[in-house]
Amino acid sequence: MEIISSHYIISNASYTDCPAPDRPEYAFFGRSNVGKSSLINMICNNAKLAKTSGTPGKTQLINHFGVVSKNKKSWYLVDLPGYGFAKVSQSSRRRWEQMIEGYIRKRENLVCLFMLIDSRHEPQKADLDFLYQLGKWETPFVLVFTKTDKNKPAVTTKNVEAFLAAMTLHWEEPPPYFITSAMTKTGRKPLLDYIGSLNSNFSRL
Ligand SMILES: Nc1nc2c(ncn2[C@@H]2O[C@H](COP(=O)(O)OP(=O)(O)OP(=O)(O)O)[C@@H](O)[C@H]2O)c(=O)[nH]1
Ligand SMILES: [Mg+2]
Repeated sequence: MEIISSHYIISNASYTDCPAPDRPEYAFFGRSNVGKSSLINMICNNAKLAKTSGTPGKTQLINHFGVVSKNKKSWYLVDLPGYGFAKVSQSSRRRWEQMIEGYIRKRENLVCLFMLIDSRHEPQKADLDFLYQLGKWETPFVLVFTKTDKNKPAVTTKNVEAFLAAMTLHWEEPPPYFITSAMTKTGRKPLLDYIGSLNSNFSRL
């Protein structure tokens, strides 16, 4: 699949204010600083689309981007605020939880959640805990390992295998996963083709 245009639409604190759920939607989620906004920009070939930052906690709201692919299909990409950002008060953490849970569980056109995992690290409890939660909510998700340009290939392989092995505690089968780098654009085509295949299924519903 090829993208012909992408643009920012709106940012909201609640799923109830999000754009009409009239097309397939894909949300990018994961730890703060894992590279969600950068990956959205990489996929769209548009460095200025989503705001990125070296300081964790940059993305604070549910951000919708409208994308049109070459076959004239329109879909949404969503950039979500991440977790694991230490410097937050109890009340803002609670607000964040409500925003994320409401969006993930109630957004009716959300086809798949892309769970980003930093490929530089061994399995992190915060990531595994959130995936467990997604399982309980029956949310469809795939894994996206990020920042692989920062590793030797053997380190990426080791960390990916360790993550999939850690998931066997709660899952019988590993989910689909993608190996990516926003820097080198590794994984762009497989991700786009996956979204393309889900887009076709959506229109047949
Ligand atoms: N080397 C390298 N750096 C990356 C990659 N992806 C993101 N980064 C860097 O990691 C930092 C965080 O990236 P963001 O895309 O803002 O991360 P985020 O997950 O959106 O973070 P929050 O909005 O704070 O939750 C930035 O300094 C990016 O330049 C990558 O694939 N390779
Ligand atoms: Mg961000």
